[in-house]
Amino acid sequence: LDDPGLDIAAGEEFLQEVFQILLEEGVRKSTDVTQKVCDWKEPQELRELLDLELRNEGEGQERLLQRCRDVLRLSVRTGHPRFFNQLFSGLDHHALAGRFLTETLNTSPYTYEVAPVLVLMEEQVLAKLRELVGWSSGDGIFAPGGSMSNMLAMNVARFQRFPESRSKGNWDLPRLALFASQESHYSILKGAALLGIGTDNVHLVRTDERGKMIPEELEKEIQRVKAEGSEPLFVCATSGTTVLGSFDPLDAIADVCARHGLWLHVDAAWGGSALLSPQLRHLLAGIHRSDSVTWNPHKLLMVGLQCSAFLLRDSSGLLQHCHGVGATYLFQRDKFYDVSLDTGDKSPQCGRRADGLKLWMLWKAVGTRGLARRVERAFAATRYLLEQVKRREGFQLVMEPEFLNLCFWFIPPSLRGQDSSPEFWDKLGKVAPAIKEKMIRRGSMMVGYQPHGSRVNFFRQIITNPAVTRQDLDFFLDEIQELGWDL
Ligand code: ABU
Repeated sequence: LDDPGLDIAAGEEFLQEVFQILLEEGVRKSTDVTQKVCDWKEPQELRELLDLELRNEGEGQERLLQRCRDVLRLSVRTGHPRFFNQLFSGLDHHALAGRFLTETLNTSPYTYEVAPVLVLMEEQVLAKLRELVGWSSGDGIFAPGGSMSNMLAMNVARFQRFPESRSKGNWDLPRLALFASQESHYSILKGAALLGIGTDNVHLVRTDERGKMIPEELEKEIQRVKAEGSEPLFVCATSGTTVLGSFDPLDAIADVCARHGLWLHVDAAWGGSALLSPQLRHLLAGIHRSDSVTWNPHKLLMVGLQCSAFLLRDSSGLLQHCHGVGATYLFQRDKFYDVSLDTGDKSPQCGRRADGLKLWMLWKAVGTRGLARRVERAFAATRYLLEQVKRREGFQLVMEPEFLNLCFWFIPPSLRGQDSSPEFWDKLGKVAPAIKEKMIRRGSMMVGYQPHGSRVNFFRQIITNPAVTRQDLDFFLDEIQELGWDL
């Protein structure tokens, strides 16, 4: 014990090398359009290549450095300008610096004493996001993903109506009813299961042909559920649905909620960032009337996974009262500083990642205007692609996009000119998966596809990365055309 049990000098030397690898393989190559997006391997081949077994003895530095290179080389390059697979993509250098800082600090923003800088940054970032929602006060916390933020909303709504549920659980509550649209995120069902409310008590409200909740249907569903003896509690409206990118009419839904005294939560995990753009914020008109909001800057703002803000209009301490337990080893009331900065008890988590720092860093780097420009660039890129899809033979839109979700089929020559019979749709449904397999094996790009309701598989193209150029978008369509030509 006379000497440290770690070779600090060797550790630093190792890190220096790792930083070079990170910069070369993880940043430069990852964002270089001439590189592949992915280097597909079958799982067994990958297992063998990675030599995954954990042995009794450790390995030398050179071998470990090679392992770092392999991790980066064999992983999917989500920062690549031709990665369109998810609602997140791209690599922002300033946000990445924030992530490095967070990782290096290795602390939890539950108390000011162990994370003074991070707690204050989180406070600032949450206040700015609330301001964009239209609230001059309120509360909030970062959660590990939009699903968890939505679940926090459900829990807080139940606590607000039935504060005794915190101690007594669900046993003497009426049968609660939750409402969300047919297009809402699956986390509402998961949350109902997790919180003991029950998935049968989530009522999926009908949507129109654009995937927007129909407020009159919400009203009817509330009336129906009430007549059956359930107690309506919570409505989740969605601003930016996962597949179609639809925005529910928040003002009309807020009217229904106000009439029935229901908690209105807006899942703006995807679409929340439109609030930054004067040109697009109308999509969320009425959001200020909600009680809570989920907003994931890790999606459209390219902050890096993950960064999900749960925002609350209430400023009476609801979040603290709902989740706080006051562990005396963390949240001592007799500390020498302002203990309201020990915000960790507002969260059901104990250890928590400091997800605000990277957003703060990005915001400082580009400013609110820069963030808005990014959102608008993504929108403009989607409009460009939309025009190309309309112009090109063999491409068929699922619907005119309202936001960034460009959904379309590619019809190969062998299916063109055929009647839209069940056989036609059956064959068309196999096209997107076949093209996707080819593009992944080639490593040229990645884009998502899915069936949706009665619609067979179609591509969902999402552009969030400002590094994407017109050439990348032309390439994207050319590639689909080439890979799908012979199907
Ligand atoms: N919230 C789920 C989003 C998944 C996706 O990237 O499509």
